[in-house]
Amino acid sequence: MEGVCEMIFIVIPAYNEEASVEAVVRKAKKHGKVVVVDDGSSDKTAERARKAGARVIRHKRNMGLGSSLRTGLNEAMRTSKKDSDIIITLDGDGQHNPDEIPKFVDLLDKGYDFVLGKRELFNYPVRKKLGNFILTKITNVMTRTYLIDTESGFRAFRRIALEGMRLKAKRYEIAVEIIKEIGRNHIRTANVPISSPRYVKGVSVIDGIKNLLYLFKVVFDL
Ligand SMILES: Nc1nc2c(ncn2[C@@H]2O[C@H](COP(=O)(O)OP(=O)(O)O)[C@@H](O)[C@H]2O)c(=O)[nH]1
Ligand SMILES: [Mg+2]
Repeated sequence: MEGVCEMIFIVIPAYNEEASVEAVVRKAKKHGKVVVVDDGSSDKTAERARKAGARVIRHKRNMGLGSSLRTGLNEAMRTSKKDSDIIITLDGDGQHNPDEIPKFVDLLDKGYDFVLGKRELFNYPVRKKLGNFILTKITNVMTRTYLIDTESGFRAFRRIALEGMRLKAKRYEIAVEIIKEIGRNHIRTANVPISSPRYVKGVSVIDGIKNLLYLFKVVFDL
């Protein structure tokens, strides 16, 4: 089956990203239908995303990255019809380049059902590199997966990979929870290298530790 008429849904979580969201949506919409989840922003994120051509779902108040991704993924699953449909997640802060989506789609077409973007971290601070390495290793062992850069927010799912997924995380722990569910459901996975320009704000070492604690909690059902 050549993915001729598969639909691509692109879910973009955004919290106070008025400076970047418009450009991200304009690029993304060349590749599929775009849903922006505005996570209770106090700036013009929703307005700019809509103007650029996205469907916008708005949280009345800030509920966290995990809640935003769950809102967006549920909506994509509700609107998608076919098993061959594809659902992408990428950040609204301009960290990911939507023009790299075809690389993910190529791998899905080769038979993988979950593809994770692997950032090149050489220009990141040492503590981020080290934290990322350790977190990835521990996550792999605990979830029985072989994915690199488990914290990455650029992902592609075939519908089947999302169907059996039970997600509860409200904040950054969603990243490891997704990997855990991928492992639990024995989904076929691949990594794809993505460009990662400069290091932009974002998660801290503390968030990494929180992610690990969360992973222990869900894996051992504490
Ligand atoms: N920090 C943060 N980002 C959120 C939230 N809700 C949605 N997002 C969006 O989630 C994406 C990832 O957040 P970011 O802080 O860049 O995390 P990082 O790229 O993993 O370091 C961005 O597009 C944010 O706008 C939230 O409550 N907090
Ligand atoms: Mg980011």
